[in-house]
Amino acid sequence: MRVYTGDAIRNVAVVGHGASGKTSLVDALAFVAGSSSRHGRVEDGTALTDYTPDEIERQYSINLALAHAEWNKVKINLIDTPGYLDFIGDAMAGVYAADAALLVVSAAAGVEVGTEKVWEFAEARGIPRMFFLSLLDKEHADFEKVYRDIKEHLTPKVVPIEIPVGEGPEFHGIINLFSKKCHMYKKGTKAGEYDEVDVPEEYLQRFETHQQELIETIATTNDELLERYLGGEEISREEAVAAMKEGMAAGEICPLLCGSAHLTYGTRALLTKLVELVPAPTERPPVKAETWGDAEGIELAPADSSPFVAQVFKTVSEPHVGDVTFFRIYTGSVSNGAEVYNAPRNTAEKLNHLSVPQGKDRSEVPMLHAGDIGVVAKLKDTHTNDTLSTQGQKVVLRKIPFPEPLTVLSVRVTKRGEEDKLSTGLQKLHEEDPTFEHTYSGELAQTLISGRGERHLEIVIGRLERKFGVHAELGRPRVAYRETFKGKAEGQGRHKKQTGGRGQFGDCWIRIAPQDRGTGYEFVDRIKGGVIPNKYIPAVDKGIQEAAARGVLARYPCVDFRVECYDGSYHDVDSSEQSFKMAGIMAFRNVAPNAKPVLLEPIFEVEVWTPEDNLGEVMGDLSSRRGQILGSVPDRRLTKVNAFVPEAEMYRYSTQLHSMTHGRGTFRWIFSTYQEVPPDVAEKIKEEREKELEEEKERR
Ligand SMILES: Nc1nc2c(ncn2[C@@H]2O[C@H](COP(=O)(O)OP(=O)(O)OP(=O)(O)O)[C@@H](O)[C@H]2O)c(=O)[nH]1
Ligand SMILES: [Mg+2]
Repeated sequence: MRVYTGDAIRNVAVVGHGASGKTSLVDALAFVAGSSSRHGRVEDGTALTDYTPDEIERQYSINLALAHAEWNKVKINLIDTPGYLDFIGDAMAGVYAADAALLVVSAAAGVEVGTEKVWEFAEARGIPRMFFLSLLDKEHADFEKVYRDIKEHLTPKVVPIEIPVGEGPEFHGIINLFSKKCHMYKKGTKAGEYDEVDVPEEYLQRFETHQQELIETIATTNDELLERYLGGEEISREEAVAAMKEGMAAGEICPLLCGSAHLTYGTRALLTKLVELVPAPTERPPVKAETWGDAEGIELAPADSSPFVAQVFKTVSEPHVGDVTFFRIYTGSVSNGAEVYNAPRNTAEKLNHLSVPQGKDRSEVPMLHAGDIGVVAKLKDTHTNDTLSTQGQKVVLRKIPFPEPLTVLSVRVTKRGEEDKLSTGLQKLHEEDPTFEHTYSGELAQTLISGRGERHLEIVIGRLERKFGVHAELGRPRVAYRETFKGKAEGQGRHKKQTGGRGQFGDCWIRIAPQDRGTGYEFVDRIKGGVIPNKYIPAVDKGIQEAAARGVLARYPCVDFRVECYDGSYHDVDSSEQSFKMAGIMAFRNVAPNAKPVLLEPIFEVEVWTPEDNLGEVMGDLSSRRGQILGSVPDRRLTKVNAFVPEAEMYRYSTQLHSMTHGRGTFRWIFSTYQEVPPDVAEKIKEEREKELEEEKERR
């Protein structure tokens, strides 16, 4: 495999809504460039970058994957990313590792929710953006309509640099607005070959309109060109391209190209434009980092002569290989077998078999230059989002801000004896995919896993079985209910036992009173005259706490109450800490049922973004989940609804929201407070809790 210097590299994240044709496009580009020997297809499971068993089976991308295409002596690293929102973390990682984003938009479907999301990522990351209008050969493809859609809904800065000849089944050519030439494709074209002809007569008017728009857009981003243009001077192709590249780098222009990956039409022009318009890594502004230890800010400009700094943006674990690590070099070059350093983990790592990926294949390279993307296997302790640097210059880069998990489910093994393997497997999967998290909740006696959506978690369960041989199933997470008191009560706890020899004696009187939500538990010692000796009072407190942890109504811990211990008695010989603890337990058990105990449930503050059209349904659904709606306000293209909703009612909300809003809605939720459960619901909770405790007993 050849080695490319920074100026001969382009890193492009191919992003867009699900099924917009990204994977097919990446495959076509690598094939047309001659860097891949077969034109693969997603449907046949042969596309370069959809190679995992999950992806082949489902026919959509789940993981980001890389392919490269060499064009005009430049290596274009194409980062194919998944479009489904459940896997959006990988789209974000792809955007982070790239120097430009190619937003693929279906010519039939237009701007979709996934397009909006990746647009936001790329804009926030500040990388140049270009559009590719895909699937132009598909029924109902409409170039002008989708162009307007992008302009209205994403950015006014979009401008076509080519226009199609024919659309849908009639699509057979592309007019280049820079060269003023038309590429006509023959049926059966294998690798984007074309005949170059003049712009067809019937297209002249459309061509002129678009060409003028293009030149004016370019000229307005460059004062000198604008003057010359207004003075009636001709602007050369080279000048126009150079100005466009500058305009893109400044975020002022987003060129629009078009074609069909299946037919390979438009792929050659796209390759040429990627080389011409995407900045080389060496042309990108320096990235900000911190030196490890003293957190001093530094800037890293890409140069082979600088010490090596790279960021891991993806880890996958492959059967028989182990962890495979994808990294983007920000500065410095690196040789095969070099030793690098992971400062935060204090680990030296050897880059053995340094390689570049082409889909699932990896080709070893002797070295990689600053700006390139590489892959290595079997690092000891390096994970996604880690920075690799050198012992001499320990550096950490800003982390990729992966989106937080939204959906929580419980998971349990279906085969006895696999419990240990479950937690190791989950840990490995988290290291691969930071948008997936897991914890064991001792209180709920459940392992909880969280991710972007249920589809995401289902894939995780599939991987658990395939990679780690763990058979598991998803379920409803339990809710951490609490109990508290609404009234006051008082009474005695007296523990007396006489069983030959030394007996046990403890006696206390307590008062229980409610406290404000969130204040917890308070114990007040009101004993006067030593009726309970000082040394035994903490034991009473301890007994009460022990009993309160086991609850009154449904064995959930009691919170937010105060206990005053105001009277009692003791015995010189028989009293002990243990007997006063027992007295505390008994006092709580006697008194608590009279203090109007109630169940509390966790309430979450939920923010939902929905298209205006679905607002009624979304609000209705929140109400049916016992939600308390606070209001709704327009928020950019969507409407934001704020509500308080009990956690217990949020089960599978992501799926419901997805279907109500056709994938356009998103939400966020954070714990807010505990609130009293309405009586009818409380009855059901108690019944279920009984069953649950019964089952637990049986299992033991
Ligand atoms: N007609 C036509 N269909 C295409 C073309 N490119 C892709 N498709 C089909 O569109 C569907 C989606 O293509 P993919 O390449 O998997 O799309 P993607 O954007 O990678 O999808 P995700 O990975 O789910 O985000 C597949 O059925 C492809 O065969 C094209 O140029 N023309
Ligand atoms: Mg794909």
